[in-house]
Amino acid sequence: MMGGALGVPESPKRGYLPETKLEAKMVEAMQERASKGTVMKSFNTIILKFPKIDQSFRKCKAIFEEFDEDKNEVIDHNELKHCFRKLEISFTEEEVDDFFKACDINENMGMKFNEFIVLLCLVYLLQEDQPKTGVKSRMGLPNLEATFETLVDAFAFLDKNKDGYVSKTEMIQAINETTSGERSSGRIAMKRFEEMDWDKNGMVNFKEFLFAFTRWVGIDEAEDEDEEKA
Ligand SMILES: [Ca+2]
Ligand SMILES: [Ca+2]
Ligand SMILES: [Ca+2]
Repeated sequence: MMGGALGVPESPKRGYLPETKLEAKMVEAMQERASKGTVMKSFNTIILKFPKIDQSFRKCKAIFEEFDEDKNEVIDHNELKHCFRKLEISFTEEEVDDFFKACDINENMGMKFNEFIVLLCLVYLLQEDQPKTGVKSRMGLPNLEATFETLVDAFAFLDKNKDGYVSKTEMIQAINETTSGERSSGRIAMKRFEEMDWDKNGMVNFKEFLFAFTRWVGIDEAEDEDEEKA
C-alpha cells in the first residue's frame, strides 16, 4: 500500500514524538482506549459535563488534604508514595518519579491541588490494563474514577484518528459537528485549542487536556488567588 492509503491524515512538524517514557505510555494507553470508541456524541455533551466534573474535582480536595501530611498545601515525593501505597497503586520507583516530574509543572518540589488531580487521572488511565481481580474500582475512589472516565472518554471523542493526540484539525472538526458551521465556531475551536496546547507544539496530549480542564472548571484559579495578591 502507498503511504497515503494507510491514512495518517496529518503529520505535525515537531514535538510529535513522546518526550518521556511516561508520555509514551500515556499516548499508547490513549490510542488503545480511543480504539474502543466513545459515548460522547458532541463537543456540547462535554461542555454540559463541566459542572459535574467541577463538583467531583472539589470533592477530591479532601483526598488531597488527607495525603498532604504536613499541611503545606503541596504533596511532596514521600507523601505521593504514601498516597500510592494507600490506594494500592503499584508503580516502580522510576515511574513514581516520572509521574511527579510530569505533573509538578512549576517544579516547586511539590504538587498543588490541580496537579494532583491531573496525576490521579493519568494514573487512572495507565491502570486500565491492570485490573484488580474482584475489585470493581481501580483505585478505590469510585466517584472520582467516574469523572476520570468521562475525561478519558472526552479525549477519545476529540482524537478522531486515534493517535493519542488531539490536533487542531480534530478540534475544529469536533466543534463543527455540533454548531452547524457558524462562523464563530472556528474561532472558539482555535481558542480552546490554544488554551490546551501548553507547549505550543501543535498537538494536545492527554496531560495538556487535563490541565486545561482544571483551568476551565476553575480549580487552579481558586488555588492561586492568595498567592497572586501576596
Ligand atoms: Ca505536604
Ligand atoms: Ca489525533
Ligand atoms: Ca502540545
